Amino acid sequence: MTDATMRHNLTPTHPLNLQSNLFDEAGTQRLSEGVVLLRSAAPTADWMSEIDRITAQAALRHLVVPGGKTMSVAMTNCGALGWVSDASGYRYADRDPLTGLAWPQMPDSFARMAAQWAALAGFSGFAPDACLINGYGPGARMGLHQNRDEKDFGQPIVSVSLGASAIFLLGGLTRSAASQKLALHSGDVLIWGGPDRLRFHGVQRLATQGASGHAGTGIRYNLTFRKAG
Ligand code: MD6
Repeated sequence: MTDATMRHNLTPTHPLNLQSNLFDEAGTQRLSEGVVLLRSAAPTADWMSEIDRITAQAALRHLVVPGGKTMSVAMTNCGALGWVSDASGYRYADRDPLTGLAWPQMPDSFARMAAQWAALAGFSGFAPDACLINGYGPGARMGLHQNRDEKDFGQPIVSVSLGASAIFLLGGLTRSAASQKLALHSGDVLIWGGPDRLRFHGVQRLATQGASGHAGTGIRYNLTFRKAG
C-alpha cells in the first residue's frame, strides 16, 4: 500500500473508505490518491450498440495533429462538445467538422453511469458534456499525453474500455516520469482526477498478430467522459 493510499484509507468521509471491503470484492482498486480502477463495471453489449449508433451518425476518422502527422487511433464524439484536432491545434467543437452537424447526443445511460462511477471514486456531481470515442485497430497506439484542453481541471475524467484488451500507460506529472503498465479489458472503467488529473498517459500499440500467428482482428474502443466547457 502506498503512503497516499494509507492516508486515504484513514479519511473517514470518503465513499471508498466506508465500504472498502465491499468495493474490493467488486473489483475496485485505488491506484493512487485520485485514480480508481473498476474492473468489468460497464455493460459491454449495450454500450457497443450505442457506439454503433453513434458512429453511424458521426464516423470514426483519423485526425491530423498540429505537427502534420495522422493519428493511428480513429476518433469521434458524442455529447454537446467533441474533441477535435487539425493542423491548427486541439480544441473542443460543438459541431462535427466532417458534416457540420451537432455531435450525436450522449446516451442518458452513458452520462448517468459515468456520474455514478465518478461519485464512487469520490468525485460527486460530475456532469460530462463531452465523450471522446477512440477506436484502435491492430497496430494503433496513443502516445503519452496530458488532457488539458478542458476548462476546469477540478473535474475528473471517466474512461471506459470496450472490446480488445490493451496495455495502458499511466505516467506521472512530467513526460519523463516512469509509466506504470496496466492491462485494460472490456468493461473496465478508470476514473481519475484531483492531484492525478494532469498525469501523462498513453496506450501501447495493439498487437498486429496474436501468439497463434493470426492477424489481430480485435478492435478496442475507449470512451473518455469529460466536463469540457
Ligand atoms: C485510452 N485513455 O484508454 C485513452 N484519459 O484509449 C485516455 O486517454 C484517458 O484512459 C484520461 C483518463 C483515463 C484515460
